[in-house]
Amino acid sequence: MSSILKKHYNKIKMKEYPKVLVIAGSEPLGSAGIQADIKSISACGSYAAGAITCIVNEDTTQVKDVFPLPTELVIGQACSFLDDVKASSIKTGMLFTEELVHALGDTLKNYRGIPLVVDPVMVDSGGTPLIKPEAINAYKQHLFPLATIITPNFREANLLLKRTFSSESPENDIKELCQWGNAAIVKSVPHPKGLMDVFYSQETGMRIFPKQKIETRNINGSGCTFASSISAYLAQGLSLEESVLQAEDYIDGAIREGSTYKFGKGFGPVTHLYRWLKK
Ligand code: PXL
Repeated sequence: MSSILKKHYNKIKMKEYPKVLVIAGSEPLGSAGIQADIKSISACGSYAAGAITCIVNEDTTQVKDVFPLPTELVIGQACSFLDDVKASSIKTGMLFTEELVHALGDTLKNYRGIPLVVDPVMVDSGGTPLIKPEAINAYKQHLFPLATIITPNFREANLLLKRTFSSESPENDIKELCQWGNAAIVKSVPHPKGLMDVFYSQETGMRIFPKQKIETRNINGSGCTFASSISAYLAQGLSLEESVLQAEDYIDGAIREGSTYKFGKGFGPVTHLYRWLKK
């Protein structure tokens, strides 16, 4: 850098973006995965960076192929951002292999001060597996102990607990999902009047967010979008509770708006950028 430029930079106070590093899979429809993450984080006002873990080929009806990228490349991409630019928060999505879950845990141990949202992606909206079964335990061993919050959906919570998450008395189950020192939110738990999200953190205890069920198939990537929204607000310095509240409000609007669109023959997207649409 020239000395004139250096003097210029020294004189003015440069701003900092709230920056989220996403580590997740690529999904070609723009509904889920890193494409959804980037839109959600941008819509919620933070800067989105992305390290890609795998490339998924799918349409709105089925997952056709998953090609994982070399673990070394994924970790390399993440460290390039973390070491040079620095992240205000980190969000993980589809990691797919046990090897990557383990390696990422080993890496993120070195970045402990940064809020970490772990979305343990295991099944898609239609119930298709998006993880190698042996990676489930690796999450418990290597990533949950580093997480600020984990965001399993109902099916993923059942896989983690090895039983059905109780909608009648969820306190024991949600606490069990916080046993690694993390907070947790279990999304879309069915109960007689509709759906609810169940949140627990040491600071706030349990909170239930009841949801009116919106009749739509356009929920592909809603989990990615919600977890990313939490990470965007954490990057801005909001408390965990406030970040979750803001993300609940954001995803509700995104699903509502998304339900009014036609998109393929199967599961379509939520409208990530609904707050920016011209009415
Ligand atoms: O919504 C879960 C999900 C996450 N990540 C990727 C995906 C999907 C679902 O299709 O493709 C890359």
